[in-house]
Amino acid sequence: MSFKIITAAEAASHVKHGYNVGLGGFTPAGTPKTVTAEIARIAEAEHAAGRPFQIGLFTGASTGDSCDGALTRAKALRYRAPYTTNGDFRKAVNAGEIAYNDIHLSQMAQEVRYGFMGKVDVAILEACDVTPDGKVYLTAGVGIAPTVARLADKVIIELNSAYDTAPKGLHDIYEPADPPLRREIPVYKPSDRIGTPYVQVNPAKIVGIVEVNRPDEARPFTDADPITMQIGHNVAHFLISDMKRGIIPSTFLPLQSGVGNVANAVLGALGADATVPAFEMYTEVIQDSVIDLIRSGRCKFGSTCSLSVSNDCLQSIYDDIEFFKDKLVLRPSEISNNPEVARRLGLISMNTALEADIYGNVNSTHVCGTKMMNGIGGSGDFTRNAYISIFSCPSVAKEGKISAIVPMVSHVDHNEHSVNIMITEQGIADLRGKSPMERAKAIIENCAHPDYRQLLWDYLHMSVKGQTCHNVRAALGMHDALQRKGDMRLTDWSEFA
Ligand code: 0RQ
Repeated sequence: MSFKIITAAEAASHVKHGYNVGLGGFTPAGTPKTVTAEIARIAEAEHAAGRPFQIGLFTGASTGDSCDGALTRAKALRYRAPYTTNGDFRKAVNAGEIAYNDIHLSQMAQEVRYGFMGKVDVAILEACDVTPDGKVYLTAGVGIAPTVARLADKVIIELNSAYDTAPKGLHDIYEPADPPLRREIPVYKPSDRIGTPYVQVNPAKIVGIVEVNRPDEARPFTDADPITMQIGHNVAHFLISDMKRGIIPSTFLPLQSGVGNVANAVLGALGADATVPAFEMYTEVIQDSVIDLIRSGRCKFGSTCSLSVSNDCLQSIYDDIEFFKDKLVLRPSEISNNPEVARRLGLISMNTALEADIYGNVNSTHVCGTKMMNGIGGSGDFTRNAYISIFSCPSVAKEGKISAIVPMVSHVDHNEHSVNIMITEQGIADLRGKSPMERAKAIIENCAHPDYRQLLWDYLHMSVKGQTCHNVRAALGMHDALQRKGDMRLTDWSEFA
């Protein structure tokens, strides 16, 4: 079967008000870039004509501005899941305009399959090649592509020639069966391949191919600053001492790393420290720092869901694809983030907190408990199942007005039962094997900024004694000071003492 070449506008016309649209890709990497912007235009025209037009959007993770940004500005989104980083979307969600379901990334494909979010009407995949029998070769990200393409009534392919067919062969596509028929995911080491290099789509469902020539809408990183570099050194120091103590085997364990500036800096520091042995990664996103480490031999293999790298970095990988082909594999998010595999491989997970409390509960998503930042992403998939789960962040934010260490987190994403290690630029709190009070002492002493240490000790001293000491009226007192006075340092415990 040869497929019809259609314009992005023709493709978008297949999407009707009330439809659910599923996208391939993960982060802006490999996410469709033209049809979503045309859906936004249809929404604007329909709204101008006084008619309703809103869709549900199912993705692997965040997307580019031509998707989340354009659809949000056009008020075209009724519902969206999961993680995203778009600023316009963030504002709309926090204004209560979009229903945002922030679920663990590993669960997205299966919850769509289980029918928890309704049916998938249209799937849009970005591809670098398509065969007449429906073999779709993806680009720099996979996400939930195999699932939405199989479930959707109609499939649209954005055939992106920006990188020619260079990504072909990087992918390992595998979709597990659903219970009660599911078997183990047979990944026993990060480099194991268990599927096919393409997504098999029923050719009868492909309504057309949109020809595109556009690079990914990659987000720039800020350069590592002294604080993020110090966090990176602390993480490296911790891992080396655990290896010397024999807790981490001398062959090392595969690393998972979250997304963002801190995560990028941590990996850079790990790679630069020659006492950390060359390592493998089993992770959801590979950022620029890892590509440098693969080139230098410090990272031996990267299993990921996407190449969330800068455009220059992506081009450099494709220019050198023969070198990278046996050092990288791109998997669907339910495999890259699979809890069963994470626990079997014994991952060292490294994710970023907005804030942590003195007992080790972590908030990665909600500023002051109400405003969504990005979402939980894959951090929970890994944290709960890792061999060692590490959270890091700067000890203060916003020029010191916000302490990342608080008496009680204003929202819980990862709880004290799953978080092993807390690291800031101030130091390392090893929470393993400790009681809540021992954890509180380690976190206040080693991770809190000196400006906040006494405030936190004072909180502990005026708390009601118990297994976990708290003063329930004062527990969010630092957040209250931030909201009322603009600075957590102005917290006044006297009314609670
Ligand atoms: O604000 O942008 O206005 O300067 O948060 O903080 O320090 O630049 O760190 O880029 O690593 O992002 C948790 C958001 C950190 C991210 C988070 C403000 C701070 C700054 C960004 P500005 P930094 P990062 C991977 C797995 C989700 C969980 C995860 C994230 C901005 O890492 O979304 O790891 N993680 N998922 O000033 C108010 C606080 C704050 C604060 C920092 N306590 N209160 N603002 N900031 N702490 C995702 C995937 O699965 C793809």
